[in-house]
Amino acid sequence: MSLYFWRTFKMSDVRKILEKLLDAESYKRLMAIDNERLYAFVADSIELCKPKCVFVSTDSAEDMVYTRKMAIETREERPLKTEGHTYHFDGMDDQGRDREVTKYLVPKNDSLSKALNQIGREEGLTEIRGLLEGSMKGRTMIVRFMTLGPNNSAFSIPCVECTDSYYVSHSLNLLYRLGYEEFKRLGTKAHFFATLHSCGKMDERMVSAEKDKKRIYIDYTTDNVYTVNTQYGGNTVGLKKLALRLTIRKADREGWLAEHMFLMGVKGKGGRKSYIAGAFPSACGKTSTAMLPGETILGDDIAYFRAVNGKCMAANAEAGIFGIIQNVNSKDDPAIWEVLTKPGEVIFSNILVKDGKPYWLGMGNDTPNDGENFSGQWFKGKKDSKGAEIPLAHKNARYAVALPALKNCDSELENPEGVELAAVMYGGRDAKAYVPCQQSFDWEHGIVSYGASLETETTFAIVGKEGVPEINLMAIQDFVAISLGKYVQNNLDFGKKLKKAPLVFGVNYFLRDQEGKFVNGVRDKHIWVKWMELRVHGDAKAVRTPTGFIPCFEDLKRLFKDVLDKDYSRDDYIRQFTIRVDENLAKVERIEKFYTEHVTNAPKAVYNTFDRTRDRLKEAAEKYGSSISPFDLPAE
Ligand code: GTP
Ligand code: SPV
Ligand code: MN
Repeated sequence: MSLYFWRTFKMSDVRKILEKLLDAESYKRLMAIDNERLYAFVADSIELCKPKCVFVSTDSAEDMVYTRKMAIETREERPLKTEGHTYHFDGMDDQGRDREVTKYLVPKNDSLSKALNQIGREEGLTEIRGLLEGSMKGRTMIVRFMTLGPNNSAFSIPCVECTDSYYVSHSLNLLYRLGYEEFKRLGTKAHFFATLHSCGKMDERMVSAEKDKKRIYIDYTTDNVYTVNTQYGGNTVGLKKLALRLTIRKADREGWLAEHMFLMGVKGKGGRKSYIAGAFPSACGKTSTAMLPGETILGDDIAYFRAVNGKCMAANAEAGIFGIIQNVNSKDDPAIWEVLTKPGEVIFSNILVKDGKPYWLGMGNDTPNDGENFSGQWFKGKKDSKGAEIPLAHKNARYAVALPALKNCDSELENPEGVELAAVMYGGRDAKAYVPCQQSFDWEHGIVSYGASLETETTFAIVGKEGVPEINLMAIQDFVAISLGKYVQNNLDFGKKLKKAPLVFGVNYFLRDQEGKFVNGVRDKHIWVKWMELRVHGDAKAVRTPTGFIPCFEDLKRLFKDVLDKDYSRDDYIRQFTIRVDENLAKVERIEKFYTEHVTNAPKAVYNTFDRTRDRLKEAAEKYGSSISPFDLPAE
């Protein structure tokens, strides 16, 4: 029998390889899963990477403990003073997702948007397989079985990862659902995603040493990911953004949506709770929104939506948080602060360590002037090779925790049906145009004007220059492994399958005034979310503007008082919610240009929506001038 994976395999050869290279226990564990494509993947990984030995992990508590123990024994992680806490460092040039070296392998007869990084499939396979050749010599290859989405659910996707990093394996324990039993149950029916990862050569600090040979390639024709010479979670934990790229293709084939979105429960009067999802580019506000005090968090990064009996049902692809630690402090983020300061299982990455204690930027405490960080021994004023001062911790330093460790974890995390979604929001780093919060006129207007028109600035979560303006369609552009036009169309079509589509909101936490100051504080997002909850239930009026419905002043005044105990003035409202006509017109122009240049087959609705927005803006400007005070417009 032969089997297709990156090439054709003869099954008798595959079995021979496995028998020869696996010890009896690992062989037994693997063979308990009846799936030949899986055997081919594992055998190929072993032959290619040549590990010293192989550990096939099950879902047992013993195996979980073993992975954690080995992460410490191999010194990829080290313990902190607080019980259960460990820390890990990535290399100086490996502190975020690396766009430049992350590429789709595109076969000759296929094409992807020019906006996406890509390489010919044959050429790319040769290159990355060459880099993986013998990469695990002297190390153990760990085979992990996990699932995306709740188990025993239409949302569930089995995944396997072969890695030589116990840190990666430990991260899987915290961030995803265990899937060995699921693979056994599914057997031949397990249509899985497979990731092969190697840290490559490591230096004495147990950090990937060959940064010039870092490559992350996605073979969407066979649902395989290859990643080498990197350790940063976003580049190595295959179930994160790497699987998301494959999931988007699967969702496209099957008629559902996979999104770069958080999911949260927002409380309202009479004990009611509404589920809201939100898409923001990396480091633009997902976790900080989902973690708002007093509300519940169901997910902070990747959500799946399915239309079931006319309802939009949503589930978290993940079961833990790989969150940005910068600015996490006891006042603004009490729930996560508690988990990060009490005993329990946490992996800190790229923080500062002194005397067994973790420190990070913006933690609100006094921080030491020396210690160990991602640059090695660190002291205040230390410079990097380019002469720039090295901060005490990296801006993209993160923590990994399992969601159930949080007091505010939503009760429906494992619900195989998902939760019914009431609203979605889109937001990016838009300094000039969009108001802090607005609601679309309908699904199509919202998807096009807030989602498909999302503008932002690059952040520290991605290797490279910060603050560069760019378009990041639906906050997910890098991960869209199908044509961008089709992706927008799928979102538009999805709304049509629903009896009542979720309300669509556009938020902008990063609007600035003339002096360049943010017009909002970090806690203000709570007000927007509470206003959305009122809108979902028809409990608040709104003001119609050319770009959408905005909150009425009286509602904001009351919400600011009730939720944040802040006095909200007419001046605040004018500063935040004045419609900047010229900035909004310029925005439409930029986005339209992007679509004409980069998005073939964009839905007609996109251009129609741009036209209508322009008309509304121009008409309003004739009546009210180019700066429209929200007090000039009527509530409805
Ligand atoms: P990924 O995990 O990379 O997908 O990011 P995320 O979207 O979950 O981002 P997160 O919520 O962790 O926020 C990222 C950064 O934005 C942090 O450094 C926050 O301090 C900052 N931030 C969050 N909310 C606000 C806000 O309302 N205003 C400003 N100015 N900064 C904010
Ligand atoms: C992001 O960059 O969007 C993240 C972190 O959520 S990771 O994808 O893991 O790099
Ligand atoms: Mn993310």
